[in-house]
Amino acid sequence: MEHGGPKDSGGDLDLDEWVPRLSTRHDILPERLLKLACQRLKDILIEENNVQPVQLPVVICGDIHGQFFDLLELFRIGGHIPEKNYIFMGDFVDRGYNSVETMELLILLKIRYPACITLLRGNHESRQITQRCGQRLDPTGLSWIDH
Ligand SMILES: [Mn+2]
Repeated sequence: MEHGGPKDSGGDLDLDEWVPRLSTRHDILPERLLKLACQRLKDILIEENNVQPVQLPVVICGDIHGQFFDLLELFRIGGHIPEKNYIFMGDFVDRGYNSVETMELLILLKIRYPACITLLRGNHESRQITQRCGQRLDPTGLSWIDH
């Protein structure tokens, strides 16, 4: 084995498999599937407006900062996507211990239910900040997500 990343058993990115798998078993995506997910996210975000319409009612959330288990608790209390709509105001990563899980779940939800979740970019969603703040706790980075 080259590195300790999650095993890639092949196949396409199955969102209806991975959303519950990440939420309940806390399995992270193999790198190949994460890249597929990021590409699909990029295709969605690039089409969104600077002023983005949002379905009401909506739950507005501040910085998650890698606190994946608090994010799961937030969905448990506030309701699950797509039954509820959410806006996340950025700062998904750094500080907490589970930036990868947090970012992956939000990406998967966005590409599965794009109209139900709005992801704004915080100042931590940049190469410079994640390298400075994230590397210490999260050696996998995610800095490549920036381009
Ligand atoms: Mn912050």
